[in-house]
Amino acid sequence: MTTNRTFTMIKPDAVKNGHTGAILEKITAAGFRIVALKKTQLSILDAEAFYSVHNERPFFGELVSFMSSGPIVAAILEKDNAVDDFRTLIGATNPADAAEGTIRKLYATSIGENAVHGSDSNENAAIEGAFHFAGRELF
Ligand code: FUP
Repeated sequence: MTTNRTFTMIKPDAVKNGHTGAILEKITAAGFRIVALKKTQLSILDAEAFYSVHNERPFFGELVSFMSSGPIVAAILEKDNAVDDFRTLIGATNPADAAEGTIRKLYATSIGENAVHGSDSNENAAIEGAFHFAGRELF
């Protein structure tokens, strides 16, 4: 398994608010190489499947509704220690707790609408990347 890759989505709030370019710039400036990139929109079924690990959580319905509410930008990123370094770059789930300079501190509005997703393990990075991209879309 490749362990130097992670998966991200720029979420509907950040795309709608015009932050896609600034977020991609922060990601590449931090040393991540873009392996795959696309603008797309999740259906309700896609969002339910992607977040199925959270299906018992009280916020699941809102999460699915939000994540399918508009276009997202999905990407596979490569860098040494990609999963952990990317989670440091994006900051805490709740932007109120996120460190200064992190993507969520800069661009997220709430714990639900928090601008970006970052995989939480190498295993999930591989699963999530494969959810969105075919092998021929990786470079
Ligand atoms: P993270 O790994 O930081 O994206 O956070 P989680 O995996 O804990 O949560 C996944 C998504 O569920 C978050 F990005 C936003 C949403 N969420 C809520 O809406 N409310 C919560 O209390 C926790 C998470």
